[in-house]
Amino acid sequence: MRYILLITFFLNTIFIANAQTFDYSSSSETPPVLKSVAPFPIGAAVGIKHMRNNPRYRNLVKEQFNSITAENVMKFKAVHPSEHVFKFDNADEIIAFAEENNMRVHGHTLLWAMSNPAWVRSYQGDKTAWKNLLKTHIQTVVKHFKGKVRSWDVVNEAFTDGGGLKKSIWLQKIGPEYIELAFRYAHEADPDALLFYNDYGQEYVGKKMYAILNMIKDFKKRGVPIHGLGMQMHIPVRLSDAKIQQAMKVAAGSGLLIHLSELEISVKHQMPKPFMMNEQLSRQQAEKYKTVFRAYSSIPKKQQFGITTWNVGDADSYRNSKGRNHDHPMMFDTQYRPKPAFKAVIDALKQP
Ligand code: 9MR
Repeated sequence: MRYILLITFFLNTIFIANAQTFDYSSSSETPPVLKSVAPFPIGAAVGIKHMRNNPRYRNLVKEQFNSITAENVMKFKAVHPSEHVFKFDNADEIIAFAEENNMRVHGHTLLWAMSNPAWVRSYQGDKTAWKNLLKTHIQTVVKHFKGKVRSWDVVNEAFTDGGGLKKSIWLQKIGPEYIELAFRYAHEADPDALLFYNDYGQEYVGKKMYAILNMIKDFKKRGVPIHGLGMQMHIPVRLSDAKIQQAMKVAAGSGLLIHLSELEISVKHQMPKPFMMNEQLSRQQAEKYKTVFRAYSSIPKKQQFGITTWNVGDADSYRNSKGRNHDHPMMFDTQYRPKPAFKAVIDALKQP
């Protein structure tokens, strides 16, 4: 087994080094620019360390994208580390970069149970105190970024795959109303901001997606401010084209802005082990990227908020953050060279 793993590692490494990029330098074509070809914004989730320390990463973001989401530095834990302390320096750095380069900033995220800081987890108080805590957090953050961040993932990942509400301290202390309160507080703090609900797994068009759509319907009926639906799209290459197309259509049926907010296409997820990268998978991934961009292009123009990939190159994808996972989910390789997926997306965007 050990030998098989070693050989797999070796072959994967060779594949990454040699076969995976689309080599524009050997053709007469100059590399196209995603943001110039796309009729809607093209975003990247960016990590603050890569932005600071890796000029190649920063230049690629500048060159190819016109929208930015902070991968981590706007989360609750990052901006509100203790009850009376707000810390915006890292996030402000991202904003300054975006302003310099004429890019949109999409805010991620005002409320996500997975990014609660320790002080929130041990906070003591009655329901009113918890509502105040939520209000203070949301309104301080939204007001700080007012005019700079014009859209927010207000609540992230609140639903289970079965369509219920996930257990969280917010649900426990405030009740199901916490979601609509979050939207109301955000709207009060910046009435011009576009407010999104953001979640993963909707591309399977199952109970989770319908629960989200029911919530949206209910919000619209009762005047709770909501403007957009974020479909994260952390998808495996094996997901069928038909599902992707169906998911876009059903999402668009909500009438809201649709943001493919965290796109990446894993070639490894759900594959038999030991996993080995190969050209066929690389081609399949390119085709899948094409399908996603084509399906998105088919929803009404006025609902196209944009497509954001979750990070930039294969090496910095969160899927590879825990050691040597060797997934290859992005449009750029570990050296930030365009892969066949990049070329496929350009082709998809150029199609009428
Ligand atoms: O990519 C992010 C990773 O660096 C963080 O450690 C993690 C926890 O904060 O969040 C990751 O981003 C998640 C995003 O915020 C919400 N959807 C799922 C993303 C991947 O886990």
